[in-house]
Amino acid sequence: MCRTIRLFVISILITVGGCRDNPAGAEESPLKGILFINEFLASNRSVNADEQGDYEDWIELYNAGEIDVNLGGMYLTDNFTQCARWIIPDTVIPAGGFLLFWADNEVTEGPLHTNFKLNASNGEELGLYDREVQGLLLIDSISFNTQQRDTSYGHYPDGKNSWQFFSTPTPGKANKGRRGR
Ligand SMILES: [Ca+2]
Ligand SMILES: [Ca+2]
Ligand SMILES: [Ca+2]
Repeated sequence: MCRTIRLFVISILITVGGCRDNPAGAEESPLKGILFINEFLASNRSVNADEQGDYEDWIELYNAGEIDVNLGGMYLTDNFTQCARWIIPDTVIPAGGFLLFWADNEVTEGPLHTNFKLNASNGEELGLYDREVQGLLLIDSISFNTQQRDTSYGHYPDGKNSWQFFSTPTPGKANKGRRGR
């Protein structure tokens, strides 16, 4: 019995993979409210192509702060139980600016290509976590349901609480207010 419990605890620790927090937790990074998962597109057929000419899923981050932020060492994930799934390389998001990451599971294509894709059929989750030395604290997250082709989902206005669908996605730019789905 004791051994069973011990194995159970070990398997939980392995599953969590060092996360000290999850979206339901209390601890938050000081960057929460400054950096945002601002928009994403989980079914990209014809909106925008990556450097290889492929129409891939993408995630847009937004820096609402007044200073540039180096994202190097922070993490993006599509699974809240694996907060350290993909480490962001040294790359700066300017104050008031946006940065686009390709969620194509093709990391050899460049530093802004993650090791996961987004699931448009069943929905999924997205998390942005702070550096390991900061305790892997949550910066921002979103859980989403089924997504429509070429329709993005994001904040409007940028970084504010409300989420909506955008029939005209705005990768790397401010979200446009026109509602559509
Ligand atoms: Ca690609
Ligand atoms: Ca995924
Ligand atoms: Ca945008």
